[in-house]
Amino acid sequence: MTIQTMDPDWLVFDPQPSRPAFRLPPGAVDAHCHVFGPAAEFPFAPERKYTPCDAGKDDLFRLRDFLGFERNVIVQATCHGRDNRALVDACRAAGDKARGIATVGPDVSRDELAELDAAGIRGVRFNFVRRLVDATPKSVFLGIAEKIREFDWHVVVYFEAADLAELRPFLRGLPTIVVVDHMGRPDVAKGVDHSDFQAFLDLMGETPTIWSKVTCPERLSVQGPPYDDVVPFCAAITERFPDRVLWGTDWPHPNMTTHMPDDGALVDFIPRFATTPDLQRKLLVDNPMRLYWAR
Ligand code: 0GY
Repeated sequence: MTIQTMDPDWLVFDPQPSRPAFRLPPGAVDAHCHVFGPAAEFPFAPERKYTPCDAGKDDLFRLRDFLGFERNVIVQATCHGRDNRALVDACRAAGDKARGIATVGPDVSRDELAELDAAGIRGVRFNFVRRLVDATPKSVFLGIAEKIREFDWHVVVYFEAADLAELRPFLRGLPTIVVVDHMGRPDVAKGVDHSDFQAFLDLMGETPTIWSKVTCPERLSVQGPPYDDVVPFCAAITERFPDRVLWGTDWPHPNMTTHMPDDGALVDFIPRFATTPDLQRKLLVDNPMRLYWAR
């Protein structure tokens, strides 16, 4: 077996986050996190664009319990390509406490989808971020979206703000619910009133099937912790579309270059934009439960 060593400049997750001051509502879901390997058991994919540290299910479940979450939605990370074994293993081990988002190819069979569904997978991720994946034609993604419909799954999309205009018709045409990662990665230096972010709000306004993760202040912030510059973006989406937002830690925080966030501080970021118990319950409990635990 080839030993897969993490990239020399890789930033490892914080093994001792602070305990958040914000008390999560009962039943809260961390709806965006990943598992990496461990590589000795679940090797990373040959086509990956980065080699991370190991960050397996046991570390994830420990963080879940420490922060006060009840459940996780684990999203297939690009370093595992279309090999969903680490994801499926984590979902099975968590029992009803986890659901998953997989990555599949156009040749995926109905039996394979059914097996993933039985393990707790409830959707697929389409990635358009060029530093993470080689491009996939939209026709291929549309074919996959048609295949997953019968399982009542949804699509998670990851793209950069600059690509929104080009992707807009595709996103509107998808036949399932579409969850956009990290608010479509706005350039927060431009401010919430900039036409780029307003275009994203307009898209959500016009398309009731489009949801957003109001996540990753640590990734989007120009100022750095405590991420004041990201608060208005999360607040704008959460206040206008309170029934279509999700939140997650993004642990173990792949490809961070500036700093490694304290997961406890990330939890404390939530009430700064979801300012009422009602908004917090929708964001952290009602919405993810409706989307991922309806069955
Ligand atoms: C995230 C963000 C990133 C990476 C991935 O699957 C991945 O490799 O999602 C990123 O590098 O921006 O959501 O974890």
